[in-house]
Amino acid sequence: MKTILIGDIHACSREFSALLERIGPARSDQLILMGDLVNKGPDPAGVIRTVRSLNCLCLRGNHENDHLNGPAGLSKLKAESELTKNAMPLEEYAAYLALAAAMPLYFENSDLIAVHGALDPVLPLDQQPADLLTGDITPPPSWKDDINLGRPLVVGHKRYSREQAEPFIVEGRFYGIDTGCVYGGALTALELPSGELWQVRAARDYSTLK
Ligand SMILES: [Mn+2]
Repeated sequence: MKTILIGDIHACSREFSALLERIGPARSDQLILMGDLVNKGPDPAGVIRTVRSLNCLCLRGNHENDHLNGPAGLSKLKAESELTKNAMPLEEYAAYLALAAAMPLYFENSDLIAVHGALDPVLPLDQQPADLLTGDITPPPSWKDDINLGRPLVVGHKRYSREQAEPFIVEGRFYGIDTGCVYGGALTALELPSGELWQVRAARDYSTLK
């Protein structure tokens, strides 16, 4: 079975749809979104509509957590979460919250492990701190340097390459596929075990929109 993983979408619906069209995933492919579906970008409702039409799994990112923590009164929403909430039809936002609440913190199969943020290489997956997996806390930059979990680890959340649109890959071990679409980079998809990559360049740097 093929697994296709897509980096941080951040409400970039045009690039997301273009990437899906380019990949043309089969029903039998396992499609995984790396989390941070919304915030910062132009069209959160469009992204959520597309996600709801797909047979896919999405990992929970720190931006999902921000939306989930806000309504429960645990914390105030970040400014970008407020903007997203106000930009979405109520029903679509409620559907997003329901999706986010059901999102797993990690995914694994015999070919790979995937998390939105990071992990502690010495701990078993089911004993990882949740806020490390979601990217709510940041480990030291060296966390990934010698990582070798015996199968590829795929992460999103931040750019590890010098170049904005370039994934950071240590073949067979580490795949950082957040290539900053919302910052004018690209949206990246990775297929494992083949290692095939697809990219759609961002139409613009959306982070300057306010
Ligand atoms: Mn993130």
